[in-house]
Amino acid sequence: MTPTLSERVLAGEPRAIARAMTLIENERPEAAALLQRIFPHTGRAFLVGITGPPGAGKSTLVDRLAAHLRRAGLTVGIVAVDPTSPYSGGAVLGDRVRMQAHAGDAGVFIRSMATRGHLGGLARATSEVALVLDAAGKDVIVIETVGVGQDEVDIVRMADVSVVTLVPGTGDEVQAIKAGIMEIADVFAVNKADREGADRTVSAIETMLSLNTYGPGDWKPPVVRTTATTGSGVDTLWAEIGRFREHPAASRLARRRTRAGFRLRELLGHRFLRFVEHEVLGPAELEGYYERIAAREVDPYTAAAEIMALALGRQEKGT
Ligand SMILES: Nc1nc2c(ncn2[C@@H]2O[C@H](COP(=O)(O)OP(=O)(O)OP(=O)(O)O)[C@@H](O)[C@H]2O)c(=O)[nH]1
Ligand SMILES: [Mg+2]
Repeated sequence: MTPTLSERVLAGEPRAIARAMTLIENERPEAAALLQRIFPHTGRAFLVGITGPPGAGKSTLVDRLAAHLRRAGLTVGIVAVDPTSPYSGGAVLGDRVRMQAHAGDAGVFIRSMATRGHLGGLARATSEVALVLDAAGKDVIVIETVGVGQDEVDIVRMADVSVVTLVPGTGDEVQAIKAGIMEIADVFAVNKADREGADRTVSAIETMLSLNTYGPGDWKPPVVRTTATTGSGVDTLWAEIGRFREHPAASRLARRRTRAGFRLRELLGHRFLRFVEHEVLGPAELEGYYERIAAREVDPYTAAAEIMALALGRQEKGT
């Protein structure tokens, strides 16, 4: 008998992994069934989230980190959440080019994901793609996102460790604080440390951290200098990630519960909306609600209550 797609994913077959990811990205019904089958085999991988401003050197850093992990005998999955439109293809190609050092290495699987066009939300699609890599036996999964949108920040926040990458001298520190990515950092990487001003950036972060009070059992995010282009500091970065992994404050269980909660709520919300759109109201009826709300004929609260009542009635009649 030919093995099923889930069996091939569990065996770590690259073509099956890619196929499974495409099913997820396209929201195919088979994707849900596949995820159900592989889920019991997940939870082993260590998830590293890397975020930071555009062009901070995240992909270069991830590439170096992957090489470092491979030398340590670990297998790696990389998910690059691409900030640009899927139509330009620019950054997708860019990531491929930069990471092609791993081409032909079966121990590294790289996937670029477009940020647009995910019906069920980018965070959910990304977490499902990470599940596939986990099921396929990758030891470490690195997820790279640009720290610009809530979705991107959420993705990284839910990883087992969140690395925030900043660069010297562009006022990025301040921008990052605004974008709300400073508080999600478990480890800071000041990349492009070969450039002038790295020391100032490091002290700016340390000053900001010193405004918090850390108790004896708390984790204080370390600040690591890296030069991704040469690989300098990457070993220290991984060592600090490892230290975080062992730290009691970094409870993986707590992270996993947050992740599980996020997943379930996203899925429920998404399923309920689909149910409303497909089973309760037709597209024209839903559009009708939009029109009436816009025209102030009905308020959104009343509309939502009406739709909820319809959905509940529908549920009792059905099944
Ligand atoms: N001088 C210097 N340049 C670097 C360093 N790391 C990366 N770069 C360069 O910075 C540019 C952007 O690097 P990427 O790795 O694409 O940055 P990124 O953060 O992944 O970019 P986006 O995904 O587009 O946000 C490239 O030209 C890299 O060669 C570094 O440590 N020092
Ligand atoms: Mg990148």
